[in-house]
Amino acid sequence: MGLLSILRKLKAREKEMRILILGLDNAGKTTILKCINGEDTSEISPTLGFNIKTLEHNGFKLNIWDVGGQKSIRSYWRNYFEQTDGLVWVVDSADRPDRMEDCRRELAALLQEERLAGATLLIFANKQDLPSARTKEQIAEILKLADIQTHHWHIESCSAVTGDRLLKGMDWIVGDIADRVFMLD
Ligand code: G3D
Repeated sequence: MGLLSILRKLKAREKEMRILILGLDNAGKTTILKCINGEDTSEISPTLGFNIKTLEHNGFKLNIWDVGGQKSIRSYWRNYFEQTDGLVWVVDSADRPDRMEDCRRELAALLQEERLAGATLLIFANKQDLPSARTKEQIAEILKLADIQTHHWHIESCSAVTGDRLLKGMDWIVGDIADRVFMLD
Protein backbone atom coordinates (compact mmCIF):
# COMPACT_ATOMS: atom_id res chain seq x y z
CA MET A 1 0.00 0.00 0.00
CA GLY A 2 1.35 3.43 -0.93
CA LEU A 3 2.05 6.10 1.62
CA LEU A 4 -0.69 8.26 0.18
CA SER A 5 -3.38 5.64 0.64
CA ILE A 6 -2.18 4.92 4.19
CA LEU A 7 -2.45 8.61 4.98
CA ARG A 8 -5.90 8.71 3.44
CA LYS A 9 -7.00 5.73 5.52
CA LEU A 10 -5.72 7.35 8.72
CA LYS A 11 -7.49 10.54 7.84
CA ALA A 12 -10.69 8.71 6.98
CA ARG A 13 -10.71 7.01 10.36
CA GLU A 14 -10.47 10.35 12.10
CA LYS A 15 -12.93 11.87 9.65
CA GLU A 16 -11.11 15.12 9.98
CA MET A 17 -11.08 17.95 7.47
CA ARG A 18 -8.98 21.07 7.35
CA ILE A 19 -10.80 24.07 5.97
CA LEU A 20 -9.43 27.58 5.44
CA ILE A 21 -11.69 30.61 5.44
CA LEU A 22 -10.20 33.44 3.43
CA GLY A 23 -11.36 36.63 1.75
CA LEU A 24 -10.72 40.35 1.94
CA ASP A 25 -10.91 42.05 5.32
CA ASN A 26 -14.45 42.91 6.39
CA ALA A 27 -15.99 40.23 4.14
CA GLY A 28 -17.58 38.52 7.14
CA LYS A 29 -15.27 35.54 7.71
CA THR A 30 -15.21 35.75 11.49
CA THR A 31 -18.96 36.32 11.68
CA ILE A 32 -19.61 33.29 9.47
CA LEU A 33 -17.34 31.12 11.57
CA LYS A 34 -19.00 32.21 14.79
CA CYS A 35 -22.45 31.72 13.28
CA ILE A 36 -21.83 28.16 12.08
CA ASN A 37 -20.28 27.46 15.44
CA GLY A 38 -23.44 28.72 17.15
CA GLU A 39 -21.82 31.62 18.96
CA ASP A 40 -23.17 35.06 19.67
CA THR A 41 -22.22 37.18 16.66
CA SER A 42 -22.89 40.57 18.18
CA GLU A 43 -19.40 41.36 19.40
CA ILE A 44 -16.58 40.63 17.01
CA SER A 45 -13.27 42.39 16.68
CA PRO A 46 -11.53 42.48 13.29
CA THR A 47 -9.31 39.50 12.67
CA LEU A 48 -5.75 40.45 13.48
CA GLY A 49 -4.07 37.08 13.81
CA PHE A 50 -6.19 34.03 13.21
CA ASN A 51 -8.93 31.98 14.83
CA ILE A 52 -9.17 28.22 14.74
CA LYS A 53 -12.45 26.53 15.45
CA THR A 54 -13.10 22.85 15.65
CA LEU A 55 -16.65 21.75 15.06
CA GLU A 56 -18.68 18.72 14.07
CA HIS A 57 -20.63 18.74 10.83
CA ASN A 58 -22.45 15.71 9.40
CA GLY A 59 -20.25 13.38 11.42
CA PHE A 60 -17.01 15.02 10.34
CA LYS A 61 -14.64 16.96 12.52
CA LEU A 62 -13.85 20.28 10.86
CA ASN A 63 -10.77 22.25 11.76
CA ILE A 64 -11.54 25.68 10.40
CA TRP A 65 -8.87 28.35 10.13
CA ASP A 66 -9.86 31.97 9.85
CA VAL A 67 -6.89 34.12 8.86
CA GLY A 68 -7.14 37.90 8.67
CA GLY A 69 -7.62 39.49 5.25
CA GLN A 70 -6.07 42.96 5.57
CA LYS A 71 -3.79 43.77 2.69
CA SER A 72 -0.70 43.86 4.91
CA ILE A 73 -1.15 40.28 6.08
CA ARG A 74 -2.38 38.60 2.87
CA SER A 75 1.20 37.54 2.14
CA TYR A 76 1.03 35.34 5.25
CA TRP A 77 -1.93 33.34 3.92
CA ARG A 78 0.43 30.90 2.27
CA ASN A 79 1.70 29.75 5.65
CA TYR A 80 -1.66 28.09 6.19
CA PHE A 81 -2.07 26.29 2.85
CA GLU A 82 -0.49 22.93 3.71
CA GLN A 83 -2.95 20.03 3.80
CA THR A 84 -5.97 22.16 3.16
CA ASP A 85 -8.99 20.10 2.10
CA GLY A 86 -11.33 23.00 1.52
CA LEU A 87 -11.16 26.72 0.92
CA VAL A 88 -14.10 28.94 1.81
CA TRP A 89 -13.78 32.26 -0.01
CA VAL A 90 -15.98 34.93 1.57
CA VAL A 91 -17.16 37.92 -0.45
CA ASP A 92 -18.85 41.09 0.80
CA SER A 93 -21.50 41.16 -1.94
CA ALA A 94 -22.09 44.88 -1.33
CA ASP A 95 -18.44 45.92 -1.49
CA ARG A 96 -17.13 48.77 -3.66
CA PRO A 97 -16.22 47.97 -7.30
CA ASP A 98 -12.47 48.46 -6.72
CA ARG A 99 -12.61 46.04 -3.80
CA MET A 100 -14.48 43.51 -5.96
CA GLU A 101 -11.56 43.72 -8.38
CA ASP A 102 -9.12 43.10 -5.47
CA CYS A 103 -11.30 40.18 -4.51
CA ARG A 104 -11.17 38.70 -8.01
CA ARG A 105 -7.41 39.14 -8.21
CA GLU A 106 -6.69 37.62 -4.79
CA LEU A 107 -8.87 34.59 -5.48
CA ALA A 108 -7.26 34.04 -8.89
CA ALA A 109 -3.81 34.17 -7.23
CA LEU A 110 -4.85 31.63 -4.60
CA LEU A 111 -6.05 29.20 -7.23
CA GLN A 112 -2.55 29.27 -8.76
CA GLU A 113 -1.02 28.06 -5.48
CA GLU A 114 0.33 24.55 -5.81
CA ARG A 115 -0.39 23.69 -2.19
CA LEU A 116 -4.06 24.47 -2.68
CA ALA A 117 -4.31 22.45 -5.87
CA GLY A 118 -6.39 19.69 -4.29
CA ALA A 119 -8.74 21.91 -2.30
CA THR A 120 -12.47 22.16 -2.85
CA LEU A 121 -13.62 25.78 -3.22
CA LEU A 122 -16.81 27.23 -1.77
CA ILE A 123 -17.57 30.90 -2.43
CA PHE A 124 -19.93 32.60 -0.01
CA ALA A 125 -21.64 35.64 -1.56
CA ASN A 126 -22.16 37.09 1.92
CA LYS A 127 -24.21 40.04 3.23
CA GLN A 128 -27.29 39.22 1.13
CA ASP A 129 -29.38 40.97 3.80
CA LEU A 130 -28.04 44.33 2.55
CA PRO A 131 -30.20 45.98 -0.14
CA SER A 132 -27.14 46.83 -2.23
CA ALA A 133 -25.86 43.24 -2.28
CA ARG A 134 -25.06 41.80 -5.70
CA THR A 135 -26.64 38.46 -6.57
CA LYS A 136 -24.53 35.32 -6.59
CA GLU A 137 -24.79 35.31 -10.39
CA GLN A 138 -23.29 38.83 -10.50
CA ILE A 139 -20.54 37.80 -8.07
CA ALA A 140 -19.82 34.69 -10.17
CA GLU A 141 -19.41 36.86 -13.23
CA ILE A 142 -17.14 39.41 -11.52
CA LEU A 143 -14.95 36.64 -10.09
CA LYS A 144 -15.01 34.80 -13.44
CA LEU A 145 -15.90 31.54 -11.70
CA ALA A 146 -16.94 29.88 -14.96
CA ASP A 147 -13.26 29.93 -16.00
CA ILE A 148 -12.16 27.78 -13.04
CA GLN A 149 -11.14 24.35 -14.33
CA THR A 150 -8.69 23.39 -11.61
CA HIS A 151 -10.91 23.08 -8.55
CA HIS A 152 -14.35 21.78 -7.66
CA TRP A 153 -16.23 24.98 -6.87
CA HIS A 154 -19.66 26.16 -5.84
CA ILE A 155 -21.14 29.56 -4.98
CA GLU A 156 -23.77 30.07 -2.29
CA SER A 157 -25.45 33.34 -1.38
CA CYS A 158 -25.69 33.84 2.36
CA SER A 159 -25.96 36.21 5.26
CA ALA A 160 -23.85 35.75 8.35
CA VAL A 161 -26.19 38.08 10.20
CA THR A 162 -29.36 36.07 9.60
CA GLY A 163 -27.53 32.75 9.20
CA ASP A 164 -29.32 32.20 5.90
CA ARG A 165 -27.84 29.41 3.72
CA LEU A 166 -24.60 29.11 5.68
CA LEU A 167 -25.29 25.48 6.48
CA LYS A 168 -26.27 24.78 2.90
CA GLY A 169 -22.83 25.97 1.80
CA MET A 170 -21.08 23.97 4.49
CA ASP A 171 -23.05 20.85 3.52
CA TRP A 172 -21.81 21.22 -0.04
CA ILE A 173 -18.12 21.68 0.81
CA VAL A 174 -18.08 18.88 3.39
CA GLY A 175 -19.90 16.59 0.95
CA ASP A 176 -17.47 17.35 -1.86
CA ILE A 177 -14.42 16.80 0.37
CA ALA A 178 -15.90 13.58 1.70
CA ASP A 179 -16.38 12.30 -1.85
CA ARG A 180 -12.86 13.23 -2.87
CA VAL A 181 -10.85 12.35 0.21
CA PHE A 182 -12.65 9.65 2.09
CA MET A 183 -14.23 7.48 -0.58
CA LEU A 184 -11.02 6.59 -2.40
CA ASP A 185 -10.03 3.47 -0.45
P1 G3D B 1 -13.78 39.56 8.49
O1 G3D B 1 -13.54 38.51 9.55
O2 G3D B 1 -13.91 38.98 7.12
O3 G3D B 1 -12.78 40.68 8.52
P2 G3D B 1 -16.07 40.29 10.07
O4 G3D B 1 -15.21 40.25 8.74
O5 G3D B 1 -16.69 38.96 10.35
O6 G3D B 1 -15.27 40.91 11.15
O7 G3D B 1 -17.25 41.26 9.62
C1 G3D B 1 -16.99 42.59 9.19
C2 G3D B 1 -18.21 43.43 9.35
O8 G3D B 1 -19.25 42.97 8.47
C3 G3D B 1 -18.83 43.40 10.75
O9 G3D B 1 -19.46 44.65 10.96
C4 G3D B 1 -19.91 42.34 10.61
O10 G3D B 1 -20.94 42.46 11.54
C5 G3D B 1 -20.41 42.63 9.22
N1 G3D B 1 -21.04 41.48 8.57
C6 G3D B 1 -20.57 40.22 8.45
N2 G3D B 1 -21.44 39.45 7.80
C7 G3D B 1 -22.50 40.22 7.50
C8 G3D B 1 -23.75 39.99 6.80
O11 G3D B 1 -24.06 38.88 6.32
N3 G3D B 1 -24.58 41.07 6.67
C9 G3D B 1 -24.28 42.29 7.17
N4 G3D B 1 -25.17 43.26 7.01
N5 G3D B 1 -23.12 42.54 7.82
C10 G3D B 1 -22.25 41.52 7.98
P3 G3D B 1 -18.89 45.79 11.91
O12 G3D B 1 -19.89 46.87 11.80
O13 G3D B 1 -18.80 45.16 13.25
O14 G3D B 1 -17.55 46.14 11.33
